[in-house]
Amino acid sequence: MASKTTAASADKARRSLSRRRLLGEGGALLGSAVMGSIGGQALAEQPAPGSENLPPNIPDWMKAPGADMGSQPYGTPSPFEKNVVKNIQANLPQYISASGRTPIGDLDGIITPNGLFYERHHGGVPAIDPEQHRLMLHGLVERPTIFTMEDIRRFPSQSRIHFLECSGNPVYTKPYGKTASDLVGLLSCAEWTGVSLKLVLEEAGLRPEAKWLVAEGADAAALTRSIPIEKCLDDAMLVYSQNGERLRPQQGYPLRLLLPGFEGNMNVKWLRRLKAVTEPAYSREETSKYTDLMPDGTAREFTFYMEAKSIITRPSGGQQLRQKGFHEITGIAWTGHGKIKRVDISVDDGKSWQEAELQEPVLTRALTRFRLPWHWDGEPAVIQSRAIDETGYVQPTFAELTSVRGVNSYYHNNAIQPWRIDAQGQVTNANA
Ligand SMILES: Nc1nc2c(c(=O)[nH]1)N[C@H]1C(S)=C(S)[C@@H](COP(=O)(O)O)O[C@H]1N2
Ligand SMILES: [Mo]
Repeated sequence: MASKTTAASADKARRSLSRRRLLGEGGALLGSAVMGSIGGQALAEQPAPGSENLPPNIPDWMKAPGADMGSQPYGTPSPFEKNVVKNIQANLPQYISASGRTPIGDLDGIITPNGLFYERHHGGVPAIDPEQHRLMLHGLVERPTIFTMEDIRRFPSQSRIHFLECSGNPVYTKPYGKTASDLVGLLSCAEWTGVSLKLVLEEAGLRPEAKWLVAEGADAAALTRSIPIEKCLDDAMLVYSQNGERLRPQQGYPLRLLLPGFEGNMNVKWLRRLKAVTEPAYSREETSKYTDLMPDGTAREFTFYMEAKSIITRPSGGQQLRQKGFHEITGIAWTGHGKIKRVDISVDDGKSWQEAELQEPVLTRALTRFRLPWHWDGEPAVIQSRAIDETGYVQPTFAELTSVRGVNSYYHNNAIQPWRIDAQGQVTNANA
């Protein structure tokens, strides 16, 4: 009880500290400093020629009723947002083994819209009729069972917000990406709805000798991964919905395994089979792939949890600061190990760091949005963010990471990402 009170008051103190800082440091942030540098047009000014839709005129779109409801039974973004799409790298063959990245530099908040959720496929996207889809649970269980989707949906459900990240995000070697999406766009976050895997395993009578579940997808790759039983009996889920609607085909419709915080590859899509066993399968995806070659020549296998990571999404590579003065620095942080505790931001090439404001709610194994008010003086600058999670783990610099990991690794790069801003306000990858 006493420790609870202490934690609560410490939390309150920290929050009021950051509030003070926002009001203090920004000073007149809410007054003339922001307005002064953001600009806006004084009311007295007349609209320029050719701007008939600007005040004080009545714009065209107020002069007649808008589009008919029935014209779009499933909503799509405004046509003016047509550039906010998945980042599909044209230089890669994008059929059998494909990936499309979330445009994280263009998004706000922590939830990825379903149409922009990243995709990574090893055998294309199968078209599965949910009526014909089955999940087979067998091996070390008392009651081996084949479930229909209707059976799965009859179990008590749960909804939780979690990120998903591919461990090939980003690679260690040049050429490095230009934008936040090029670098870390194999990352998304959604509210997932489904069934607790633990519940299903208990219902089937999981035997105590079972130490792993081997999960298999119903795609042409028959993607197969071995999941330690502890995770299966913790927060693993069989999910059928994503942000309120059924999973998109690209995300594993009609059923996927969700292992919150584990590397993306283990979250088997189009899930058709779970086998309870004593030893891992040592499948292709956990031997030849998704392992890291260490400097001493050994391979690091079974990296389950994604380590703490963060990236500034605005301003970020490919964007431009058009004016000096007030700019909000914002980005996302996440950790497979639980909650983000703190995010630090440096605007002076790593010489000093200040604590960013975290947007509530800060959720377990979910993206956390951070912000820092900043006054850009128009001089070249290098900005970067550093995440610290609730275990105390601190996101490393690229040099710190490679001093341990070497440069033969392909996966699990969670290094700090610095952005360079030049005198024209152009933002580029400071590592490139
Ligand atoms: N059956 C199956 N499951 C799969 C894959 C696949 O190709 N087939 N790709 C894996 C990889 S490498 C990742 S990163 C995530 C990608 O999930 P998403 O496409 O929903 O973003 O799914 C994993 N599960
Ligand atoms: Mo992946």
